[in-house]
Amino acid sequence: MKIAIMGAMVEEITPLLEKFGHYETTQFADNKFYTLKYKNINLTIAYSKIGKVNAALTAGILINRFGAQKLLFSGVAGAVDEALHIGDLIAASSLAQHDLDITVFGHPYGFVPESKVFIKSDEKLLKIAHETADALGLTLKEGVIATGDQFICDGAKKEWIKETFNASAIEMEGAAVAFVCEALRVPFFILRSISDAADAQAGFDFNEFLQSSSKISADFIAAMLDRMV
Ligand code: 3QA
Repeated sequence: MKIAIMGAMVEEITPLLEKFGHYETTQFADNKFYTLKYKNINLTIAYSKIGKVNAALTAGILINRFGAQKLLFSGVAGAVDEALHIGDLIAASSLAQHDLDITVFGHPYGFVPESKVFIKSDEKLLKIAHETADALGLTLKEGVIATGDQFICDGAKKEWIKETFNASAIEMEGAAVAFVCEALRVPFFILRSISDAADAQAGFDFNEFLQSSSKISADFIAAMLDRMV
C-alpha cells in the first residue's frame, strides 16, 4: 500500500519526519519528497508550500509520480466555529474554495461550470479517524473546511465564509488537495488542528501556536496510520 502524507508548511510535516527518522529525499518540481517504508506501507511525505496552486501541484505529484493510493493531509487552520479552540482537531467532512467567485454569472460562490462547490472526504478514512480518536480518548470534530489563497485575520471576512459555506475552519490548501484527489479517484483525509481564530489576533496566535498545533495534528495522523497498516 502506498500512502502519502502532505502538509503545506515545513512545520506541519517536521513532527512526522522526526518520528520516522529515516527517509530518502527526492527532488522534483522545485520541491522535496521524503520516502520511507513503515511496516507494510510505502510512505511519501511532503510539504507543498503555502496556497492552493502549490497544494494542487504537490498532491498531483504524490499521486502520479509517487503512486499514492491514499492521501492524508496534516496541518493547522483558523477556527470559524466558536466551539473550536486552539489545539482542537477538525477533520474535513467536505471542502470548498471560498475565494472562487464567478457569481456575476449567476453561479454560487465556490462554483465553476462542470465542477461543484463541495468535495466530500472519504467515508472510510473518516471512520478510521473517529476510531483513532475514540481509542486515544481525543475529541475529533468534523465539519466543512473552506480554503482560499488568503490568511484570514478579520472577523467580518470570517463571518462571511462561515455563512456562505457553513464552514467550521479555514485554511489555504485543503480544497485544492480534495479536488485533485477526487479527479484522480484517490481517497483523501484532511486533518487540521486549530492555530488561531482567523480574527484580528490571528497573526500573533498563528506564530505562537503553529508548532504545537502542527504536532497535535501530526501525532493524530501517525496514530491513524497505525490503524491502516
Ligand atoms: C498560513 C498557513 C497556510 O498554509 C494556511 C497556515 C491557519 N490559520 C489560518 C488563517 N487563514 C488561513 N489559513 C490559515 N495554513 C500562511 S501565512 C504564514 C506564513 O509565515 C492554515 C491557517 N487564519 C511564514 C513565515 O513568513
